[in-house]
Amino acid sequence: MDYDKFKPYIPLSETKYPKVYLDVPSFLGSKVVSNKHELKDCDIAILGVPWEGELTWGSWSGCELAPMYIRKASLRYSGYIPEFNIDILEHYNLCDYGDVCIERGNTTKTFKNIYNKVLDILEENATPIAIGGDHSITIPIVKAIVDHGYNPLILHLDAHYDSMPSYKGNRYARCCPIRRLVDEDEVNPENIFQVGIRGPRNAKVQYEFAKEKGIKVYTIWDLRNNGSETLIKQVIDRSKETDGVYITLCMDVLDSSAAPAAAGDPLGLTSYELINILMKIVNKVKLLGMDLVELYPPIDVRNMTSHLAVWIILYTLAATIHC
Ligand SMILES: [Mn+2]
Repeated sequence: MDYDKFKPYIPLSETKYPKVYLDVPSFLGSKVVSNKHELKDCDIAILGVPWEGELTWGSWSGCELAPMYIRKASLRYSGYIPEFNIDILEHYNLCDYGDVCIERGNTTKTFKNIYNKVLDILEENATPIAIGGDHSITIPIVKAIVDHGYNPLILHLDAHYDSMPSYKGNRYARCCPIRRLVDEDEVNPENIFQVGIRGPRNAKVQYEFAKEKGIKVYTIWDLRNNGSETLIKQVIDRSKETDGVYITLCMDVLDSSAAPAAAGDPLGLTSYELINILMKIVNKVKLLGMDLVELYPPIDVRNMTSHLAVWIILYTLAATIHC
């Protein structure tokens, strides 16, 4: 072995890294891109969306801090996944497109800003990975995916249906995105898979909406009783009628023991189960984009949920690479 060529793994925290703003590093120390035209050299674009709109329970959740915390957690890692001997950074030009400009209290303007940034990424042939933020951000992101010309399969991983008609009159609250995708973004509901659904924080009207529209629902019991292979196979089969998969991931699909900085719903997936499902699907189906939402750093334990979010992104990307 030529030891001169051996480069030891150096955590980004021991090196100089690009910053998105203040002391916040870019995701995985990737190149910071601030205008659309620089995106043309980029394959995967990270986009922070620090938006907390409607509060549907309790007080401020702090989800707007997640883009910062996840980027800081990413300093601990390289792009190398030894189990598969894949280095993501050898295959992809990763870049960080910064944060979407948030217009405090103004959903319309903020959604427009989110839509424009995602469209920038798509128009330069990169894949957007958005870090929320609350779950309403999926509405303008998928709108951009659809307007760009993609017919997506929506893989929605969540404890909750997130398909309320509105919340106190707000149709763009965090509990509404799946219904908006169907009634505004013209996503075929039969191309929507809702996975990990469970628990008494769901309403019967949401169960009925899924049934009436033909949305495919896999509750936690379906996954545990039949294994996840049935789901994986059905998603891969159905994806043949679409242009690829868009993943929207609410962190509470995970059990609260795996993701303490989420809504705190028990009976959820383990981190292994979730990452296994994501990897097996994106290994066979083109990844059109992804969002991670509803991560609340102020209630985290040792930042473990932010670290897990980085792992989810890295393993998902690794599985899209075919050596
Ligand atoms: Mn949820």
